[in-house]
Amino acid sequence: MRHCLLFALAIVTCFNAMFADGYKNPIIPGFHPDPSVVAVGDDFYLVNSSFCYFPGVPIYHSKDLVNWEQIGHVLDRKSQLNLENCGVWGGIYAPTIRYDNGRFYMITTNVTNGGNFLVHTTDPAKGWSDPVWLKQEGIDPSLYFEDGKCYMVSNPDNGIWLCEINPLTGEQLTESRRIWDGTGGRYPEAPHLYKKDGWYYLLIAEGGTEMGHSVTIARSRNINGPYIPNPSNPILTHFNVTGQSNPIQGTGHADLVQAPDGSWWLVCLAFRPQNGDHHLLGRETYLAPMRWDKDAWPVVNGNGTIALDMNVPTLPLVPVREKAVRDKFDSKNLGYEWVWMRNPVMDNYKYGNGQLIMKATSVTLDNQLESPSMLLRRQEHINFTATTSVSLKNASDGSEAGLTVFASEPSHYDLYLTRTSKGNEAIVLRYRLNEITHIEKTVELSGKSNNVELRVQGSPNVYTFYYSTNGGKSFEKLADINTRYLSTETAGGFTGTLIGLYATSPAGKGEGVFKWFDYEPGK
Ligand code: 6LW
Repeated sequence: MRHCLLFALAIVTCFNAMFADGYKNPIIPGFHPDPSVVAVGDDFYLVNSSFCYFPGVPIYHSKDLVNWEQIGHVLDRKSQLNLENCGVWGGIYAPTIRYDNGRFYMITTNVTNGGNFLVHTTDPAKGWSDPVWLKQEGIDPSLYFEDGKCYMVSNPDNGIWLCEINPLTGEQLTESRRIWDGTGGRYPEAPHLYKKDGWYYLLIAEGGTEMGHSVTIARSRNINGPYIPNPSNPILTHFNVTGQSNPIQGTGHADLVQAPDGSWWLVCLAFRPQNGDHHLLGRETYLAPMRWDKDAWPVVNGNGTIALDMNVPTLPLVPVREKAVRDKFDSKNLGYEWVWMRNPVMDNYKYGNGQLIMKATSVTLDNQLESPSMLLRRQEHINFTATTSVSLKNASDGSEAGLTVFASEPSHYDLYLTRTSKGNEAIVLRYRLNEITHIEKTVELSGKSNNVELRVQGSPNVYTFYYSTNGGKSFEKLADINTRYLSTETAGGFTGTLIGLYATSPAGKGEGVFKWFDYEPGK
């Protein structure tokens, strides 16, 4: 009897693992646009675009397509990633990751410096090559490998163009050939080629990356075309009546992957409007199941829309480590969540001994050309609390160090500790919105503080700013500031909001010393 029970329990457990029900979208929240995914055995790897931030192209690993852990960045040195003069509309656009014959390839565009290139490695966590530059223009390049040949697609001149390349030298082996224009939506882009049942399928995005975004598909028996569009295009969009009330909008820019159990899945980008059709977290990565019968067109999640709560069978779920709330800056290597704006001046940063020391330079957060002393992490949750403990060392008048909610150079909210002209210190809350720079609150401190704690709390409609001068025993509220001015709809940019630690000084004097940084997701 006991044996029977154990046997039944084992079967139930096994069954649950195989058909675990449901997951939540987005699978990678916050600024993680333009996802591309590849399966190698039972491992999945996913990359995202990164624009002006360094290191570039975060790479994630998963066993189940639902739980993802960052394993590094593909572009982690200046020889791969020149971000000179790069802003939030520039730099690294959509990447594609592919695998062929023991080698991983990531192809992308540096729209500010150099155009299309690919890098490759045998270990996706490290060791990616220097750029192999490519001739065919257009953004969103992708690769397709077949029988020892490597094909590249991208979108010059509002069309999808194909050529054959040598991926190790970059040499273009055939003339570029226009193979599809899409179904007439604006910005045909994000092309990917797949082969199934003897058909070449060409997946693209149309409609632009805003509300009209959609995913369409065409197929041909010959890689060069002609490509016949799916009569049921688009296969994914929230632009229609079926998606109009969906809390997820802008679904598009997709990539497909087949899991080892034969199931097909789609990853795409989308965003979550808050505060009246404003989105702040940038475009995020979403997952949807796909039905793809033999010789048939693929169908995404039944009706071509996706949901926050996906009540569908998944692969057996393999959770990943949760990120610690507190970063004590006690490791020689910063966590993968941290990025810089443009190529950082590494002499301006010291970390590893339980604090982060940033040289206060005269490069302000508003500077559109140089790299300020600023370390940022993505805002990954609509509700969150970020807190830091900061002090100023060797400061001169106007030196400041603190916390910023950063959308772009002309759009950020800053809470900082500063040296006043009287030689005292003050806590200041400022917002900077294009032509407007406004000091919302100033709290003069008597003498020099030792450490103050600065806090920002995110919510759908406001960021709320707090400080503490008693070691975090109690926090005083400074103000609520409307979130919408940092939204993509208002501030622009391809990147969404990041939370930054920074230090500046008009005379280039002093340092900001940060003892720790907490980022706590809220509900
Ligand atoms: C990307 C293009 C797009 O290259 O926006 O939404 C561009 N899709 O495919 C920048 O992310």
